[in-house]
Amino acid sequence: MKLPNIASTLTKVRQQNPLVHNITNVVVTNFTANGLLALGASPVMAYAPEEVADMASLAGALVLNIGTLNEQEIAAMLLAGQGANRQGVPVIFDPVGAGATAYRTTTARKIVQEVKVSIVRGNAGEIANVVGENWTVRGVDAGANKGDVVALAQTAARKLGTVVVVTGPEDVVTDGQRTYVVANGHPLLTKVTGTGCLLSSVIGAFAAVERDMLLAATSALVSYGVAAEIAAANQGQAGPGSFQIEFLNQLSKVSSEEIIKYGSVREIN
Ligand code: ATP
Ligand code: TZP
Ligand code: MG
Ligand code: MG
Repeated sequence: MKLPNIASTLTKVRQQNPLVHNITNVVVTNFTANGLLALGASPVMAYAPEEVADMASLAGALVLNIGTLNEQEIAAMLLAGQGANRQGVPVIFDPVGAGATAYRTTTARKIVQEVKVSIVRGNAGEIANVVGENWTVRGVDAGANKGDVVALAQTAARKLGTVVVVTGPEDVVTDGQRTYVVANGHPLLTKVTGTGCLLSSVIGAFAAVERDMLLAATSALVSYGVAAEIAAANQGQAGPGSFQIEFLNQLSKVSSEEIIKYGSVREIN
């Protein structure tokens, strides 16, 4: 995958200002809206079962995130997902905490069964649990299991019939046939809550402007990771608070030249 194509996909997001409908968790709602705005997308959060199908069908992408799930929200996610599917709107799914409790695992599996999802994004433990592979999970954070993340992502993509993104120190993106590893990002991303959730919504913004879901997801990962690297360098030694703000700044500023200079994508055969 070529870095100039990734840079052009970021430019398309900024030019097209896609509407991204998020049904997400209460922890990350504001950060997600601000991150999407900084990137150049247009966020909307809508949760009422009475309106979600209409909102999803107006959007460029729908993002479903089960971080603080409850019965009404699950019902809304299914309605929104089906509304998006009827209009051909791509659906991105973040199975936050799948494997931590039976309720999360069951719900995540129900969503991928009842909604045609385009891209699933999670940490290794979450992805493993959605597809019934063995992995340790604690709370909403990745477990310490050091399994083969590439094999896990490929297995998950084949079982689900979607693009799968497994994030961590390096990110793996695959449709089960082609597989890429993105080595951008910074450890400070793990010290700010919601950076995984925001990434799933950022993938939504890219999926809204690019039909090739592998290119969309990879472009989102590189843009996000390079923005984080520049933000970490700019905030010096200040720490997670300053990094969070500078990261939003860099989501709005990261340039095509910086994507081409610092982007790190390798294909796995
Ligand atoms: P978790 O709950 O396990 O933290 P998450 O849903 O927050 O998962 P992450 O896996 O943390 O998602 O991914 C969010 C972003 O942080 C991605 O862009 C990823 O590349 C980046 N990231 C995570 N860990 C590291 C790390 N150690 N070094 C560099 N980047 C990282
Ligand atoms: N608890 C439930 S959802 C949530 C927490 C802390 C946010 C998780 O965000 P992320 O992006 O997975 O770190
Ligand atoms: Mg994280
Ligand atoms: Mg997460």
